[in-house]
Amino acid sequence: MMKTKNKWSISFAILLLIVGCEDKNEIYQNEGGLIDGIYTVYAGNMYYNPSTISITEGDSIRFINDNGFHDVKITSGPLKLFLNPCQGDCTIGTLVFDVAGTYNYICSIGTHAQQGMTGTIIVNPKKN
Ligand SMILES: [Cu+2]
Repeated sequence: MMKTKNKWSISFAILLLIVGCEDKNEIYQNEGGLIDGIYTVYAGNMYYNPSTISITEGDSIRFINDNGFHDVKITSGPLKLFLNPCQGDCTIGTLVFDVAGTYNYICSIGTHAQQGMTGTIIVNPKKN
């Protein structure tokens, strides 16, 4: 009885140690909304969320569509990038930002941009 209890205590301690290490790593990765090395911006009924995002040179942004028919078109910035639209619950696509600067983008479908579907991506230079 006592032996089994000790075994459980040791197992639990090891588990805590593993979970503790993973936790630290995860907190670091979640800084600034970064998960698995990719930021996520959601698109939907006349919004991008977050509409302004600050990232670092080399980071990626994945655009997830919640509903409707939307695209992503960079209208000003160091690179003119574009993602084709998709309909409904879908992934519009992922953009990689290798050049620092401020990028403004819109949804170019119909009058969506005029209705508020605009966003800004601030790409900060990598610190060495
Ligand atoms: Cu749209």
